[in-house]
Amino acid sequence: MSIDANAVVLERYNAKVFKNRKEHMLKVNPAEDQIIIANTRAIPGIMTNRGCCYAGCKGVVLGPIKDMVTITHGPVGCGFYSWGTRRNKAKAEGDTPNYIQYCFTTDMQEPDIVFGGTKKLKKAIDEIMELMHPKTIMIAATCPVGLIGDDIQAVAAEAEQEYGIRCVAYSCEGYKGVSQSAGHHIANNGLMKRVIGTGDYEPATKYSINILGEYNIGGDGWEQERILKKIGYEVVSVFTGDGEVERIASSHKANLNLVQCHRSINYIAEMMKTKYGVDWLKVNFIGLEGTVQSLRDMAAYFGDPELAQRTEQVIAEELAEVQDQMAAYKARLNGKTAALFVGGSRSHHYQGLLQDLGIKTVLAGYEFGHRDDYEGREIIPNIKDDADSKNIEHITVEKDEKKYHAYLTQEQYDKLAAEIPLEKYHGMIRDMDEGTYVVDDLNMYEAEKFMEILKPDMFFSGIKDKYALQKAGTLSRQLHSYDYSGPYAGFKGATQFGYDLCMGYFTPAWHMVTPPWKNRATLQGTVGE
Ligand code: CFM
Ligand code: HCA
Repeated sequence: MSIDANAVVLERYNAKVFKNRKEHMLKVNPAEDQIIIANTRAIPGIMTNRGCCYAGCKGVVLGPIKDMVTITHGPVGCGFYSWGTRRNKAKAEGDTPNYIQYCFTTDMQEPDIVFGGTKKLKKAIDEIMELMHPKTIMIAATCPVGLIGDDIQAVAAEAEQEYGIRCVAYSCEGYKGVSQSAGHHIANNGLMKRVIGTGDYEPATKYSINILGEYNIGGDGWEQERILKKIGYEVVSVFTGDGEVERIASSHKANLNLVQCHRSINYIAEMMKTKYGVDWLKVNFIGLEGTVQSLRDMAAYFGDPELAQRTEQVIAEELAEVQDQMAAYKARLNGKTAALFVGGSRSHHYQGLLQDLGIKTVLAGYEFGHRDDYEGREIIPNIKDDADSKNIEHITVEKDEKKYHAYLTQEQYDKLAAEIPLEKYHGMIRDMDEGTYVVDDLNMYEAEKFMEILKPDMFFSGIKDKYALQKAGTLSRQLHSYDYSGPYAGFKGATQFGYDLCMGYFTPAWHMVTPPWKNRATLQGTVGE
């Protein structure tokens, strides 16, 4: 019988930690309806890779919008951390300003914490108006703001009155919720309430679309737009990579929403369907097969034979252009194995691109994915901020052509999952091979232990664990920032990815270093005692 890597990893934990972490791991068995616990609080003291609610709101969703100023109301470190590291590219075009190379923060100090920080925030707005005169200002709260009770909404309302601009304040204090995910909800709900539906841009064609959940990391969004425009689509807005408030305001006028990142934005698609009747389609522009399938799904949605023909023509042209390169990379990488641990949808999406290159995923997990990302249950709109909810899943279950929508606690969710056979699976688990591993909220100790047991040829994750993994002698690539490379999306991105992997895997550097633990014992301790 093959070894159960999960059991070996869990061995060193004390009883309490063992019980908790056990629920977050599984070995894939397609014969079973497997469940996994996710979107729960990380155990204090454990080195989780997760970020905070502020990171999800300001860093992920609001940060990439270029024609507005986002002020971090808080200590300078929060603003600095969320400035530039995510590589959400944007360029100034025509009259549209681009503020994303600036970092705006109130730089709260002790006196502000003691006496309140609203005066400083108001002053920051005055300065920004004088220097930059933007049409939109967003305010993002950090932890101390919630603790001392600064009324940032009142400051925003006052600024709107005084300057005649749009000013929206987000109570996205870092401690809310259990991860970045709460921040995505708060940011998107704000855009839904205050921006979407307020613009009057009229799309020029009926093939008008928005791309939701595309943040233009390393230029991914630009590669998608290149392909879509070549076919004849009009991209009205992108949420939020290289995004514009003015376009997001008119996004309700588009005919179709594409959902690229499922985790950070799925509920907005459903809310726009309910409020404005815009249909949505899940897409995946990572990997050749995913890209081709997504383009065909779009053509099928519009149902126009001419568009379908043009789609096939572009697919054929693009594939012809990349096929020799992809074949060369595949010849080198075929049969290799990979581990993937990224925040949300990428751990799933990149498995297809790896497959295009002959690489098999042996371990995958999300930092903050919800159970639907793993198990594949359809999600319904999240009208409420889920910042205060604990372990709450919002699901849609289809049975006998009826849809069951609900807010459920973990307990209720489990009960329902057991009672109703779930027929729609699009989650990551179902797409993985038997005997591979799925681990939620993987921590540093577990990452190192799984490396030791599964020995993947390459490990894809983020900045927090990259160097530990690399020093252990394994190629480690960042799937968040793309290690300063990209784009990786679409046809051309696939070849860039193949090129980067070949460079990384076959670099002679691996033969020139002997990690210290190869020839001497290292210190061992017990985790969780
Ligand atoms: Fe969506 Fe993202 Fe991801 Fe994400 Fe993120 Fe990101 Fe990510 Mo880093 S929105 S869930 S909150 S695809 S920032 S662009 S790379 S963890 S897997
Ligand atoms: C975030 C942003 C992040 C962090 C990346 C990393 C990103 O979660 O705040 O840990 O390497 O993609 O930049 O996910």
